[in-house]
Amino acid sequence: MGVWAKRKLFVIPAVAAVVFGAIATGHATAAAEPVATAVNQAQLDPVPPLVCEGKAQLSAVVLTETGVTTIGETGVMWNPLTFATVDVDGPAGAADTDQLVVTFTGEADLTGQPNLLAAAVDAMQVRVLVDGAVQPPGAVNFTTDAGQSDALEVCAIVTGPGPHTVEVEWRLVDVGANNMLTGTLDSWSLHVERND
Ligand SMILES: [Ca+2]
Ligand SMILES: [Ca+2]
Ligand SMILES: [Ca+2]
Repeated sequence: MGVWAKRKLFVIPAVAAVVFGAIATGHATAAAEPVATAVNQAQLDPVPPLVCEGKAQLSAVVLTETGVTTIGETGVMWNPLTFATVDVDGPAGAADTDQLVVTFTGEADLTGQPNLLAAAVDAMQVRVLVDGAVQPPGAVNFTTDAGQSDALEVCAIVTGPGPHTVEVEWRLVDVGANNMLTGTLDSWSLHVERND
């Protein structure tokens, strides 16, 4: 399987969807440098954990990409991760809901950064969208340095028949606009599980 694999399961219209930042899917044009505060693990006040509950599993799809994908700086623009798209159907009943659990993992590498350990640092960010809406927890700093495997999981409740689309986007953030960054992702997997 491979490329642009678009799978059909049964599931989802996105309900919820807290949008963190612009939902920009266009490709890179030179734009302003992303602001350093776009993602920072220490800047939000504590909030209760979100609950996203499902029942029996209805389907599961895992896309695995062993090749290397490279990204350069694209300003504030988010970019679709090539091939990282899965379509699933929704429940037949218009009022029925299903749960989508989405896990994205991959080996991430960021070069050109000074490798500082103190925040805020240059970073590769990743986020997951369902039907075009960014899902909590929103964007995360996926890596700030070289050669590690990282993960992001989101959960969405969807209603009505699909298809519903799960996508992964990424970008590089050059804090201080003082580096020339390049990022790569390889050996990644996108796992979409649909539960009743
Ligand atoms: Ca920088
Ligand atoms: Ca730069
Ligand atoms: Ca259901």
